[in-house]
Amino acid sequence: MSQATLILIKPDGLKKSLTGNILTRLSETKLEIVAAKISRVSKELAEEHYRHLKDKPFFGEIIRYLRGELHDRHKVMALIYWGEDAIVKCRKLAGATNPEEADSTSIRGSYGRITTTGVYENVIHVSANESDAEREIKLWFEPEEIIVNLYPTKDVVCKEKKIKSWA
Ligand code: IDP
Ligand code: MG
Repeated sequence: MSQATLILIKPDGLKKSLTGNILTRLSETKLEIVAAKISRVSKELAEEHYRHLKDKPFFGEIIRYLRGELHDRHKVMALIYWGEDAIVKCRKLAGATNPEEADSTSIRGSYGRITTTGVYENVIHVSANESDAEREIKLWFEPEEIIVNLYPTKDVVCKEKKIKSWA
């Protein structure tokens, strides 16, 4: 069954210049990339992304981590991978959440670490299941940024919306 998953190369992955390695590893899946961009991460976006963890003691630190405050890299690379069993294929390549427990050949096992304050710096985010993937993709991407129709859309006329155009 065709599925979509959100992938984020987190700020530690960018700082360690791992983008190429990670994309090469993910290409083993033979999935299709249907959207990609570099994004700034507002506090609101990070908190919404990790809202399932808001009661955890490490919540504040993972928000700072995703926003790049631990790595002086205030951006992430966001991608959507699409195809047969995309979630399970990408989660398997990513490895376990705790980089010390992740298979040593996985992306997190190869490049992740645990900081002295206990944050799992694990280089990459992959949606955990189909409903998380839909919620996260709609949070990070607008329909027009994705080259396939993943979810139903509606046409909205925005007359007063100010947008930037090339001068
Ligand atoms: P996942 O990224 O494998 O889906 P989640 O439970 O959704 O794992 O956690 C989101 C992120 O929060 C993880 O990727 C990791 O960076 C961090 N994290 C999760 N659990 C812990 C923990 O017990 N200690 C420190 N950081 C954690
Ligand atoms: Mg998760």
